[in-house]
Amino acid sequence: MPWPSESQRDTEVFGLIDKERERQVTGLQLIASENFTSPDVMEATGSVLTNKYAEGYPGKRYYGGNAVVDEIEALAIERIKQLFGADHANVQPHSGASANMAVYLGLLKPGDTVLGLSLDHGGHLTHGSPVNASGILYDFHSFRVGATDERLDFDQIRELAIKHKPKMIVAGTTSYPRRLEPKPFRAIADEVGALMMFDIAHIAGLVAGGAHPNPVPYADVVTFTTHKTLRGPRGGCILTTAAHAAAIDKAVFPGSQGGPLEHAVAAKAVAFHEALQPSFKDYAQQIVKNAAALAEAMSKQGFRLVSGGTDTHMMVVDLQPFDAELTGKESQLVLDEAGITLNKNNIPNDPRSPFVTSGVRIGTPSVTTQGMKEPEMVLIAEYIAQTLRNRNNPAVVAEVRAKVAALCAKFPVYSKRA
Ligand code: DSN
Repeated sequence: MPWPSESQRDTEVFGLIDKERERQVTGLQLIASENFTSPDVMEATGSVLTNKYAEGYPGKRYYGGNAVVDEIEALAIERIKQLFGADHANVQPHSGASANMAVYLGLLKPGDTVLGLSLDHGGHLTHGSPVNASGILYDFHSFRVGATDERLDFDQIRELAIKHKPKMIVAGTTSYPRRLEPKPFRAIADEVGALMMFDIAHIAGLVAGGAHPNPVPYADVVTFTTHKTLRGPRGGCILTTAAHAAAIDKAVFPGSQGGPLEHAVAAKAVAFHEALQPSFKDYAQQIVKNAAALAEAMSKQGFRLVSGGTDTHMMVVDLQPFDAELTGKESQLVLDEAGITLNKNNIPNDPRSPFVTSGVRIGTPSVTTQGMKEPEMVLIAEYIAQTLRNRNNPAVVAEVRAKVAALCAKFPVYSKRA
């Protein structure tokens, strides 16, 4: 039987996709974990590879017809190993969370002790949150950022490591604006005999582009998502030393996943190719320069930056000095009205709940892909401040919406239908 005829096409969903495309390209996308993939990455994601089952790994599949898929997955593996200088790569994790859970499955036993950054201080759900399988199955203990400088405190991490003797230390963050130095983590892991896992989901593109230290030479395992600063399709990836390669591969398949998403693997291969181009270095550097410019402009508008600023692609903004009544939740909602998309975020030791928050998180990967530079960052800070100051004045919010659309029109991300 053929598929439904043209007249029976699902215009409802395709209409909504067009609407979402319009939202993305006419507004400012400032969610630190998002990006605009290239049309080539999207083409691979929507390719015939979505039709194929390929349980196993290149050369060792359970089903026939995988000669081409093997070549594609092998390319993805070789490219990402080259990009990060890794011994071994597994490109099959469906997401960052799947990648992290596979690492725990492969290298830990249920109940083993692990150390990670607390979620409300910039860590991730899969770094031991009590509501996540990581926190349910393993005995996680959390470190927190310093009370005054809001930065990682290696004395505190070392003390906790000596006290709890973890089997693994998880370094990595989702809302921490500063560089993550791998050496001090390695030194502490060595001192207490722990494995070191580095979750670089947010900063993978910065590492690939030389704008952040590469943890691969120091860590036993490095995990990341491919869709944030790395600008690939949604998905995850694990890099390991040769010593842990077999355990990790087994933990991904058959340990925790079935058929790999080979259309996503192909799109990862395309993204890794793009990240290997010299121009990606410029892109990564510009993301960081834009974040620094935006942070400075936000400060000038009266906001406080957690830790005083940023060294990466993101900042966490404390709204309290700007307006003590203003919450992250309300900011996110009104900024959405103005076409400025970001997310509410707890600040360290936030008096408000994660559903309300006293802060917002802002990232520059998407606007940098569009070609925006430092002067546009000053405008963005102005538009954010103007919207928040006039949050009860719909006419001003509408004015900002128009200015945002005009700015985005000058930086068209997809010149043709991707
Ligand atoms: N949702 C991602 C982020 O926004 O940082 C983490 O998984």
